Amino acid sequence: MSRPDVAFLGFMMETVVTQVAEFSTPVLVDDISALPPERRAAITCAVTSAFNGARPELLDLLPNLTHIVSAGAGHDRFDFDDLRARGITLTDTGHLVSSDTAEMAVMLVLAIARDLVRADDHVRSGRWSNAHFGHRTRVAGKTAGIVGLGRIGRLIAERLTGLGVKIVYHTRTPKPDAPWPHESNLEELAARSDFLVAAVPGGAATRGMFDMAVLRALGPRGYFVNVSRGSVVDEEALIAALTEGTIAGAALDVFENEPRPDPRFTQLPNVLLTPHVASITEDYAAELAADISRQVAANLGIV
Ligand code: A2R
Repeated sequence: MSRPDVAFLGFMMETVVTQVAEFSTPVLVDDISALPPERRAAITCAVTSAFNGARPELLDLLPNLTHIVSAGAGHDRFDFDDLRARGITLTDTGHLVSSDTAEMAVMLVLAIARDLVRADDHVRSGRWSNAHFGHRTRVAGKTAGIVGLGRIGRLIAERLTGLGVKIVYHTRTPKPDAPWPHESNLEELAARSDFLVAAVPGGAATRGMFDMAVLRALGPRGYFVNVSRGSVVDEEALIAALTEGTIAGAALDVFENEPRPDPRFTQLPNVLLTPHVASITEDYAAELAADISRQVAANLGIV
């Protein structure tokens, strides 16, 4: 029996492509349009990522696609009405990113509170010999407001609890099994928080939810940490709040425009910036390759 073709709808790590190639023929994104129509028509399964989504012009080339496996968490780059109309089911690997993303959030809380990046620079630059680094903020005993208490938010809350941080959370519906207090009003949550941590999905429902009113409530001693999506923040308001001292600082792994975030962020001393790497660990890469190939094989009926 000939090996089935599997379409890749965007860039994918080599390790994933190699593992999928063990039982199928990967067709990379730039090669899809060049395939003969009968081969394109035989493709039932595709692989993409939360970042690349599923562009309609690519889906048009694959009329019999029934399943897309997406690497990562987040569905804000998928049009579910379009997928439904085409009869395509989407599954993801979101369960694999939770631990790494939560770890990143905890690191960002600690790093922004203790000014880790500038502490490192203080030593490297030689300034240590003639200037004290100065006092920074303790994390233990403070309050973190976790916004979104799903797979990622829960792990952030658990791990910060282990560091002696008090937790309050905000979601649209309270989670009865969560041991932390729920706050139904986001501004109230911000006012109660020393660290406000975003762990909600992107999309229309959360667009710009961290606005000036929320940042004002967080206040001049408060820090904002984002490991979810850049779209959840009103970046104009955030830049103004950081510039004017409305909040103490921010640690951001995600931005509205990736990979070219608003350049004003890089001019601000009270912001820590990372290039959307919360889940980018070697450990995740290995798990991702195994999980995607398992999902693709199951979909193709190859056990
Ligand atoms: O609101 P609820 O009760 O559905 O709780 C969900 C919460 N959430 C929201 N909270 C406040 N306002 C909203 N408009 C809103 N929309 C959703 O976010 C739930 O507690 C949490 C999402 O949980 P999961 O679906 O398990 O997502 P996960 O795996 O924790 O990832 C969150 C996001 C990803 O979608 C990526 O964008 C990023 O973090 O890596």
